Amino acid sequence: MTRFTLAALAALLPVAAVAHDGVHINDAYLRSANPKTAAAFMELENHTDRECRLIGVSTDAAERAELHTHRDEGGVMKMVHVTEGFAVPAKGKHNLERGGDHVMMMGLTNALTDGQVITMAFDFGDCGQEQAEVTVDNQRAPDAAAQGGDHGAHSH
Ligand SMILES: [Cu+2]
Repeated sequence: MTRFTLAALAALLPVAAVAHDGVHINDAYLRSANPKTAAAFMELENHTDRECRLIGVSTDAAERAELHTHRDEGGVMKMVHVTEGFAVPAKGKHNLERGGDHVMMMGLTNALTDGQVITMAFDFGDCGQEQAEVTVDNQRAPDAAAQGGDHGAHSH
């Protein structure tokens, strides 16, 4: 579809174009250090005027996907399973990033290689469901803000 056609469609459907007001998933990417596991990072952007919470993720690309974070336990960074979900403040953002919160995929259906794109479904409870296409990008440099080291060093 050409750019012109898209623009024309948007002009015809202005309401549809701006009606989406749930939680946006921005700049999502995956890293996979081994054939069994991968970790997903992204920015969650809450367009609603109440707190939303990511409570679950599912994908056909793995047996299961869990919400994980890193916690400092006596000077050692440990990866822990977060059962209460990740809160995204009203009209605010929450980053999933290396050394911090992330989505862990375990039991990959197939080993993932750079450039591959998988679909992930995100459950925000009352705030609705979202889908995102997530690209495998093992070359991506960590964000300057993330200080906790590289997730790939972890073993599961
Ligand atoms: Cu993890």
